[in-house]
Amino acid sequence: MKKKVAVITGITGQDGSYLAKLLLSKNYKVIGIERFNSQNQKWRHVFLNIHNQIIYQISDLNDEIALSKIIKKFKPNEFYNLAAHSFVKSSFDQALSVIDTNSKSVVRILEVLKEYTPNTKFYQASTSEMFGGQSFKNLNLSSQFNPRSPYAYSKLLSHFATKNYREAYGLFACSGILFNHESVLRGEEFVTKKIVKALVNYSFSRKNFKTVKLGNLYSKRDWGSAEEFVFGMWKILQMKKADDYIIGTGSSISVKEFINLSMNYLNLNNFQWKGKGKNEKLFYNGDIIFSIDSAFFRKTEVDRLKCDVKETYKKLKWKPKIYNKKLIQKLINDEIALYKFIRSN
Ligand code: NAP
Ligand code: G4F
Repeated sequence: MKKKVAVITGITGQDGSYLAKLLLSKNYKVIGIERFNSQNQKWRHVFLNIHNQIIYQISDLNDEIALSKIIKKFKPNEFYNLAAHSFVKSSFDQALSVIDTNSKSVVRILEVLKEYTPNTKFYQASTSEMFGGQSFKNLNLSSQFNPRSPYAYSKLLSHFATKNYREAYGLFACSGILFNHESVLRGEEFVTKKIVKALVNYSFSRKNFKTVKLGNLYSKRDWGSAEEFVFGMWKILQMKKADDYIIGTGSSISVKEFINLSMNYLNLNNFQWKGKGKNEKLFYNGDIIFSIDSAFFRKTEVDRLKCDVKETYKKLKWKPKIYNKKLIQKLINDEIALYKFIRSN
């Protein structure tokens, strides 16, 4: 049987890596679009042992000609657009380049698909950040959008562009509005990775440990597992009807609760939080493990994100199972495996 062909942008990132692994296991031919200067970013693929199975193509997302050539050459059945400036904090300092990557490039890709392969199914990586802070509501497809960062408003444009290409031109174009999803392959700037890496390093060797500085400990996120969520992306493109979908776990905890659960799982018991506001610190065995640095606060924060999972389940007939303690256990166990992998290579 002829292999299905999938193109993935953002192949070098967390989700691109896990999605490539999933699609390869389903016998897809996987074409990974990477930008020229991401040559050194294949460590995730090496760790997952998929680097020899991906067909890499170099194209800047701004380069419509190069993109057209790839689309014409491979005529993909499915196109997953995961490339983005994905770090919310730094988007405040680079609003225009964020719009180029996260908004304009999406329209560029949709135009190319419309012209050359209108039957290609398209997945757009939308985000729960688009909802912004709506403190007490569980979020679903009827919730109001209230973007609170350049990242969030850039993603809102591409979300609606995807909807418009579906409605105006009949493309099978879908948005997956995904809540935070984490893994050992997460970029080091994101908070769960920062916490888990610091605590695993601390558990293995205290000699060179330096206090890790964090921002707002009280924002809450609906954290799930990236490995599980990429299955949801694939499932969205296997649905009968192109539409928008929402994926989250329905559990939301604060950064501080995430730290407490991680400390417990690593048996770093009898820890103590002392101080308030910017002076708050986590003490363990005479060491200061975490302290606060206002450099990590956001100009406008999203206080709480929590998914209405009834909707995830109803529309997709599937919902993620890994969250809260189970997620933290997985992140820590995988981080320990990575710690050992790095030291043995
Ligand atoms: P990630 O690890 O930061 O990966 C982002 C990818 O985009 C990397 O491959 C990066 O390439 C590429 N990229 C960045 N700027 C680019 C540019 N100007 N041109 C071409 N490629 C560029 O992000 P992720 O966590 O895997 O997320 C995947 C997608 O889902 C993103 O669109 C993100 O916004 C969205 N999303 C993520 C979450 C989440 O919790 N993870 C939730 C909702 C939505 P380099 O390696 O070259 O930097
Ligand atoms: O880990 P974060 O940087 O993720 P954030 O901002 O929620 O965004 C992630 O999830 C979105 C989906 O909702 C994606 F669309 C987006 O691409 C990205 O993957 O921060 C989580 C929370 C924030 O409230 C932040 O203020 O943690 C708080 N935080 C506290 N201290 C910190 C830190 N965040 C980071 N990155 N670093 C800190 O030291």
